Amino acid sequence: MISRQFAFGAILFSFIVGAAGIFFFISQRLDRCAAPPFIETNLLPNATFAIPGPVAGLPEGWGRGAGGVELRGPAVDGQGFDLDGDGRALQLIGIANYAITPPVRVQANVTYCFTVAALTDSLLRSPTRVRLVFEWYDAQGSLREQASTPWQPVALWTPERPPAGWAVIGGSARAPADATMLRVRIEPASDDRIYLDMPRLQRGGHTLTLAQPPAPASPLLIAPWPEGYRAAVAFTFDWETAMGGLIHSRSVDDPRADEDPVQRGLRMRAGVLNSMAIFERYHVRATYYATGYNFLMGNREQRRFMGDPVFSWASAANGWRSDRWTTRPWFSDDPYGTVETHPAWYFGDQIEPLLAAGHDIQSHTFSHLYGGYADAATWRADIETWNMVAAERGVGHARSLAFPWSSSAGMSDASWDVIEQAGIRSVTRLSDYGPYNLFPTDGRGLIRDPDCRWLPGREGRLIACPDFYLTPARAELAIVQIDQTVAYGGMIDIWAHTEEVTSAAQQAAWEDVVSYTVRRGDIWVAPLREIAEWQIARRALQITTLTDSALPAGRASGSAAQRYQIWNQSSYPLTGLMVAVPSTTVDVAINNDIVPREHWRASGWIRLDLAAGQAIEVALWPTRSSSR
Ligand SMILES: [Ca+2]
Ligand SMILES: [Zn+2]
Repeated sequence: MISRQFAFGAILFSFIVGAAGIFFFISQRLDRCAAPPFIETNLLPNATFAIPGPVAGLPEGWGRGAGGVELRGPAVDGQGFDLDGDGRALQLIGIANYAITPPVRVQANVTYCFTVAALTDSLLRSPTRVRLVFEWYDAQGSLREQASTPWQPVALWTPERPPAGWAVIGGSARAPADATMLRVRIEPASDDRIYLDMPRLQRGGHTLTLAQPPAPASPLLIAPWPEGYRAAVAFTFDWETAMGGLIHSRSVDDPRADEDPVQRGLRMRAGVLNSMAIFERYHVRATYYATGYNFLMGNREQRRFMGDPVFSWASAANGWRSDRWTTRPWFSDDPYGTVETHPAWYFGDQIEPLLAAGHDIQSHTFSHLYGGYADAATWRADIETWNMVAAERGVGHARSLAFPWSSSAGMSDASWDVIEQAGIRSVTRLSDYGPYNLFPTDGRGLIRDPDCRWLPGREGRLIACPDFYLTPARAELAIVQIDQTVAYGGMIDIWAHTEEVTSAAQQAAWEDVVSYTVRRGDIWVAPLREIAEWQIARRALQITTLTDSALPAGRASGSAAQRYQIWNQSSYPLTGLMVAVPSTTVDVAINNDIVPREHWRASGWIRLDLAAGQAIEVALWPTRSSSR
């Protein structure tokens, strides 16, 4: 016979075990940012996108960077995807775009997590990536802090191979002390179309990736540009033979589409000489972005390039003047002549003079393809072929790229992978259209934040630089853009096609802008590649405060030195790196050698040359008064 107490104890025991089990189950779910059963923990309003907002296609409370973020799905337009069966998902398109959640009230010092399911049906069949940015706002509605997750893979859907499920994108972050409101941004790493569904925001999520705030400020102030320059300007050209965008002309994005490609090719050639003459007068080194046929001395041997492709995307529907290229091989108009018989088609004879004058030759692609329509395999073949013909004329592998037709819109993550893996580190001539535009302009067409920036998803590896198209009508505006670039401490690429530097008005415009820039004296004028690589190296600088005080006490003050290690982690030299010396400093040493005061006292800066990979130690002795 079982005693009553024992039976009661057993029931109580199993109840406690059960309750503990349920508690454990719930807390595990919360740690993974998942919903426990029977309790609604999702703090996100309009998480099912059911309530329409004032902007057509955008759910109430949700925000976006530009068009391209809108509701799709079987219940919305009969197209797209949906995960939870309500027929709706939020579409996100554009590397410069983002979707952002409605604001959610939060408590300071509490950890919150966000998850969202993501799927791409990329037209180029490329998987892609997104990241989350937690934005914390204070009671006044000001943005206090941002924290970003790493980039996370998005599941790829193709008709032949639909994925088993959507990818779950997640992250957590702790609310700062003054935070009262949170919004979470979802940012893409490419222009592949993404669908987002079942967003959740709740407390907890301790097992998810912790979003990181931006790196803390450096303990030493380092100037953004070398040798005390306040900004950087690159003068660059799109330079192509008739085989570039001339024979393959589009009716959009090309004001001269109706002109004879051979005449245009001859002007492209003449513009090289005219622009070189201007640059020689001002000792400027420029960048010429060349297509593949620029490197040929001719093609009597009838070489075939890139597998003699037909680009079916070059259709009238996509902006070409006819459907000619949808069936005809892209290089089939090659006259198979030489620079003498067909000077509009081959510019091989112009390479050596450009190099001898110190100019940089970089890639405008081999084939003048449309970046957003070409798939990754075409991109790979194009870059490899460019590098091959460039090497035949003594030009190194491409490290910088100017998109033909500014055609970066539509670039897949896989195409960007190819560009990065090929060793290209800077890109320009990027799309200026809403969801793809990394460099927004004001009402006059001036770039608002004129400086290079990391390509989203490739931070530290691939840098995108803003450009300004120079025409005679815009020459005065170019001066304003340059002045604003100096005020911003940034960079601008001033560009045109060499074909344009043949009219008297355009030559005068270039002469005016180049002479103004050089005469200012406070602008670093260099090839775009060098400016971009400087920025890559400069931003990767690692500065650490050294704590062990092995150095003897300062000569003048007797106080201890403040010691720092400055390490150039990049594979580029940093020549003329300027480090600010605080005004209270009495002595400076570099690698234990005292620097004469006349080298830094007047300017307040010390100048360093750091080779790729080099680290040096800087010691600063503060005055007695400042050390107290
Ligand atoms: Ca849904
Ligand atoms: Zn072009």
